[in-house]
Order: sequence, then structure tokens, then C-alpha cells
Amino acid sequence: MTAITYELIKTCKQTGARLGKVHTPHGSFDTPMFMPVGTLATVKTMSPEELTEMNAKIILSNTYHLWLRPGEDIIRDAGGLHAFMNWDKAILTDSGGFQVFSLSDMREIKEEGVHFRNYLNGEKLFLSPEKSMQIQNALGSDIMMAFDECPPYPATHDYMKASVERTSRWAERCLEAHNRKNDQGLFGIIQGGEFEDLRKQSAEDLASLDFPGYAIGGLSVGEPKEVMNRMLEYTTPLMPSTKPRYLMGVGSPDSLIDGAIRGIDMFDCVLPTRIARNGTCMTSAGRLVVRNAAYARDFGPIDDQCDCYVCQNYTRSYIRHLIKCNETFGFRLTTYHNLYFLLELMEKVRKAIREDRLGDFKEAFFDQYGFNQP
Ligand code: PRF
Ligand code: ZN
Repeated sequence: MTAITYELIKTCKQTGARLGKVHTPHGSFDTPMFMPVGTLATVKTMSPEELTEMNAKIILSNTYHLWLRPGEDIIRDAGGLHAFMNWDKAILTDSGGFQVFSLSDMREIKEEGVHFRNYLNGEKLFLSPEKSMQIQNALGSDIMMAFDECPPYPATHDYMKASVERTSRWAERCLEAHNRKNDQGLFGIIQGGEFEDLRKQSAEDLASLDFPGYAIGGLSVGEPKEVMNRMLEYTTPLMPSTKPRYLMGVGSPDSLIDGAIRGIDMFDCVLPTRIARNGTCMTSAGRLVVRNAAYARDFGPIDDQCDCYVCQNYTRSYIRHLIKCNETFGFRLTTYHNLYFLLELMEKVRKAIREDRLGDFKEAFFDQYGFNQP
């Protein structure tokens, strides 16, 4: 039995985008889908009830952070991550590799794994494919990610080739070490940076290992947007069409639409929650920095086209005041709105695919959001 299955419902005649459904042991979700990030077993400032209310069906959490605090043994003894955090829908956990690379400057990559220092206290640590699987098995996420290397941008072809080959060997070790295949699905991660030949090699290596889903990593790491779109166009046709495709760490509204058009089914990003906590909102007319003085006496909603709980009940003026005073409730309101905005955007994208008009939708959305401006 496989824990994760993908059902392709249709492709958009105008763009080729995919409408589908992913089935997990904790419920199904429609794709393309955005996954809110809850690194430390909480989507910062939101309760599970609020996430449910805004129609989130799957959230993401992190192996690395939960390993350090509170430790995977505590979460296993609590009955797994779902029980620990009171979230009964799907959870995806990232493998820890990316977090080690982005949080630690003291690290050494070896064939067996990565040696690095705990970013909290400097203690020496070691993470490997086997260790990542053991932690993710203890957490009990529905979708686990393979332990990979995401090299910084730009990297040389030589470095990237060695890295891709090691990531493929690590992927094989992950499959070997994963011992809850009946109720947890493990996704492989395609790397290769901006090099087509290496993307191809990575995609083929991983496809031969038959994972229940595949991610594209190593993008949105500082490269120009055109490079990301070109790599997606090149890579998604090399991925099995019967499995879900996940673009890691991408969550700006334009990239979600551009990704869906190139055949991506799943996305995650800290962007909506992170910018919310410094007073920035995503709206149908573009980004709005609600903490700006211009909104001091603005008694309208964050987005007059949004029907979320926040936009129905609170004004820009009030939210600005809360955030200027560092009041927690202000961060809750902007976080709620931003997540609602992206989940709603994906709902509109799915409707447009169903009706074969995602290209028209993109055009209209980009005009309104301001992406088509010179
Ligand atoms: N690998 C893993 N997690 C990730 C990435 C990756 O390449 C990215 C790159 N955008 C975000 N999160 N394991
Ligand atoms: Zn709203």
C-alpha cells in the first residue's frame, strides 16, 4: 500500500496546468495547492481551528527545528505531530537538509551526511539521510522529504554535478531507511541548479527510484525569475505525470500562477506569514504595507475584494495601530488575511484550470496585482 496517491483530474487547454487531488492518510487536498508553513509545529500566531476555517488542508513543518526542540522522541510519545499540535489534516515535513544549509555557517558536507553546529547553542551535530528518516518517522508526517543538498546560487557546474550525484545516492539511502511506507509517503527532491543537463540527470535518477511524489528544490535561491521559469519548463516534463510535483519554498502570488502553468501541484513558503509580521499584506491590487502612515485614518478593509474574516471586521487604521504597537492581535490579523489570500488564489487558479482559462486569469491577475507594469 502506498500512503500518498495522486489523481489527475484534467489539464488546462490554455496552459497545460494540472488540476488534481492528492490523497493522504489525513485527508485529501485539491491541487494546485499552497501549504502554510508551521516550522515549529505551529503556523505562527494561527490556531488549527483558524487554519481549518480558511480552508488549509495541509501544512508544512520542519525536521531540523523539531529535532532540536522539543526533540522527536517527545513528539512520538505525544502520539505523533498531528496529536502533539492538534492538527488532524495532512502534514508535510521538510528533511532538514535545507535548514542546515541556510541556518548554519559552520558545516561540512561528507558522503555520510552533514556535520554542523546547533544554531541555538553551538553544539556539534550530525544529520544524514538515515537520521532524517528516523526523525520524520517519529514525527509521523504524511509526506516526508528526502535528505538533499540545496547548493547556494550561483554554483559551478562541477560543484553542482557532484552535489546532484550525492543527492541521488542520499535519496536511495532515504528510501532504504524509511520504515513507515504504509502510512508515510517519501518524496524525492530534484536538484541541479540552473543547469539543464543536471536537472535531467537528477530527474532521471530519482524517477528510477519510484517515489510517490517529486519535488523541485534549489530554485528561488536568488536566481532571476526567468531562470526559475525556464528551469521549471524544462524539468516538469521530465517528471512522472502520475505523481504530485512540489516546488519547494515558492509562494509569491505571481510564482504560484507561473508554477501552476508549468505543471506544479504543490507549493510552500514562509512569505505570507513572514511579511504579515512586519505589517505587509498581499491584496488583489498588490502588496500593501499597512503599517505606513498613509493608512492611519483609512477605515476600509485591507482588501475590499477579500471576503476573509479580517477584511469583514477590521480596518487598515486599526490593524496599523496594533502593529505599530507590537500588539500580537495585529500580527494575527495580517497573518490570517495573507494565508486566506493565497489559499483563495489557489482556489481561483483551480477554477480557471477547470474552465480552460488559466492564461486569461493570469493576464487579469497580473494587471491588477501590478506585475505587468514596466
Ligand atoms: N531542499 C529542501 N527544502 C527546501 C529547498 C530545497 O532545495 C528549497 C529551495 N527553494 C526550499 N526548501 N529540502
Ligand atoms: Zn482579507
